[in-house]
Amino acid sequence: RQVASDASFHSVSFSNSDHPRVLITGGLGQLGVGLAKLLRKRFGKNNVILSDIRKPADNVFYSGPFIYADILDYKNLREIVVNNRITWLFHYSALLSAVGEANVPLARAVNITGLHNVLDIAAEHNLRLFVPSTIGAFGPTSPRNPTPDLCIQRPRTIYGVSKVHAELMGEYYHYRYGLDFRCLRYPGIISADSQPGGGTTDYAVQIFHDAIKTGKFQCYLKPDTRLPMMYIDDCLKATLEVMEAPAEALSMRTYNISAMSFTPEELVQEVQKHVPELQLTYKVDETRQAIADSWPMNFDDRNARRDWGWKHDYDLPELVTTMFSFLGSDSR
Ligand code: AKB
Repeated sequence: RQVASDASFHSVSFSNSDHPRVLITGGLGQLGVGLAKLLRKRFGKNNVILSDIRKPADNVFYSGPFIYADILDYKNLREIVVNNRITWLFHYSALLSAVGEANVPLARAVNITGLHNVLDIAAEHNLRLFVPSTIGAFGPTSPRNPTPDLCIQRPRTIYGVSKVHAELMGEYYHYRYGLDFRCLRYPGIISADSQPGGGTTDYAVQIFHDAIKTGKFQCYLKPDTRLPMMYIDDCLKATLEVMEAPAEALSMRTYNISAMSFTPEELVQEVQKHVPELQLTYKVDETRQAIADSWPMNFDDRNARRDWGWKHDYDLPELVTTMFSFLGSDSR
């Protein structure tokens, strides 16, 4: 690429490639660090900036660029985008379903006002913008088995309402201003080296840690509560794929993605193949049970499979084996 000679003092930033310059907001949640690792492999370490308002652990700090970014501070965010010549933004800051119900004003600020800042900055600076949505964007009046991309969306959580808002606003900015908005509706995501925070599907991560540490697990959902779930590697792969898909391949801007769907009972059965002595009790948390009962049981992701070739790698047995090999159940 041609480098203007009067810009030679910028030689570090005018690097030689056409790789995107990436910013990840809310980067210290369940998904950001894994996404940064994947993107850095693809685009180079220094082209991917992880950001959050929290202090990163040493290993995260030293594995690539990290910056303080508060999505509620418009000027701070704009400065980061401008100074770092950001071209792609992954907007992961959000309060999840259960924690959102516990603090609605904060969820509204982060999930809605924060999104408005991100949308305006993305539109103003011509960014490609990824915003994750969720099975939580559906509600009790949506078809639950299966749930298609386009159907009634009347969620009853502030998290769900804010995610439907994000889908609609992103698509509106796309059609109105040409913003390159891309959005996937994630199932519950299961990961070994990062923890979810305050979701309804978190039990499906916690069970692995408890099985290894104590051999006991108390589940806050009823044994037959079926929800769509996905291993983190599949989720991150889908995210990169939809961002790299040529615009003409995308017949929509918000897609369901799916891999598997299980109940606590079915997960326990699979976990007990690895930890047969696991003892299980159920103590239902009414808030999270009501949320789960209003969410999809199975996700229809045929549009993603058709348009940009989405294909999951992990089913339930594969997921459980992978989690235990990561968490080192054999070394107990
Ligand atoms: C939650 O449980 O709130 C999240 C989600 C499914 O969006 N994991």
